[in-house]
Amino acid sequence: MFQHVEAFAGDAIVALNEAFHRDTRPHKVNLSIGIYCDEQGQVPAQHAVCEAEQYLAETRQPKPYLPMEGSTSFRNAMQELLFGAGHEVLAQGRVATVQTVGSSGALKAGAEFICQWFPSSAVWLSDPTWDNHHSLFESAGLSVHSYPYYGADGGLRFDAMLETLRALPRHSVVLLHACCHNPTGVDLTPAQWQLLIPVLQQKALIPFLDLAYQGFGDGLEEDAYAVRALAQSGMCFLLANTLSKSMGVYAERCGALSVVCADAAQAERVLGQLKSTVRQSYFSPPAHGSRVVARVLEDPQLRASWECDLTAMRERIRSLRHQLHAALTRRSPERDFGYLLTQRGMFSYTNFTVQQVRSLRETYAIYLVNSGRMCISGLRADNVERVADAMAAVSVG
Ligand code: PLP
Ligand code: TYF
Repeated sequence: MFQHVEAFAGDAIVALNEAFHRDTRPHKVNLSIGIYCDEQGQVPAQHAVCEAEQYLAETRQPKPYLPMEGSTSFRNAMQELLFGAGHEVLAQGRVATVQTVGSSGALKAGAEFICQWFPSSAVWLSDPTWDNHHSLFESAGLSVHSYPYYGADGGLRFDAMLETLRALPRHSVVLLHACCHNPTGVDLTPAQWQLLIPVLQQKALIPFLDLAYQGFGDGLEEDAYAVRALAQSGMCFLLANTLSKSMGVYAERCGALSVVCADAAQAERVLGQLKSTVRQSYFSPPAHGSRVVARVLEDPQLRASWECDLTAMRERIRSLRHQLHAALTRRSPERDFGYLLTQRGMFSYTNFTVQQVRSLRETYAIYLVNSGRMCISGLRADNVERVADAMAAVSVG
């Protein structure tokens, strides 16, 4: 019956992470998957999350289905986190938000919405982007293209990006990383967002923001700059966000899709269509994670504790960037490793070739993604020097 079923090639990053765990070399270093690890190499269980879970266990909440659009308190908490409490677009009821199965689920629901209501629109992704963006949009039936983004010099090809976007047909969808670009760590500055937005507006393009690392760049508010600047411009846009990374609730699948509309009536209809998309797919989202997240965000003490942990994660990543930069500069003072300090968030793009990445893995047990992407949080005070030795060695060889 199933003879014709083809093998799944798998997910390259997940496969690499699995290979790391099978590796028996004691000095191995995992700089592959985008999961935040602490100085002990563990995925930390945040105090606020544990407290919220305990509260939920003690209050023994019943578990009927959530509505198709998800929990109201979770959705409200997401809107406030994204736009800021009392933002004009919220006060005017112009944002349709559904709780989704991680932001992967949000991207997929958004892709299906576009496919249905803008059937002739294509999607434009940054070159490069998170690999799964391609599969999520293509599998929804959309055609996918790339706009210039990352330059060989380690900077942003901003002029080339704008030139490409200016030439797109009306209603083309432009996927933009709101902060901490995956995989390059190269972001637009606020000034560049202010130049980009009129282009999106004049060409009637549909921005689709992906905000997976809010709090990992400069802070919760600062990292929402793009969201708020687009909202301020009066544009309609889509926005996928997730708590996977910032709250360390990867497996709970806590994300949201928000669509900013022209008015409340439009938002009501859009919300209805998003509910219809959810119904056709899995009917209703899971409750536990969204209750945990809502509790953390609503309770002032838990919220403060979470923000404190998030600040510590962000600062640790920044400190690791400085440590690796200093270690590499000591070994090769003639070379410029400034990219480590200017790139933001969990990832840095090293420009290593596939051969250099393989050599790091096979000879030194240091795991980077084949593109040369390095997950900074896998570094630790006790492995930075060894990573720098290996990076210097493969750079010469
Ligand atoms: N978008 C980007 C840019 C990501 O790096 C990730 C990482 O997992 C996601 C979306 C999906 O996150 P999740 O589905 O865990 O919420
Ligand atoms: O880019 C990463 O490493 C994370 C985790 O298909 C991830 O975003 C990796 C691959 C994938 C889904 C999530």
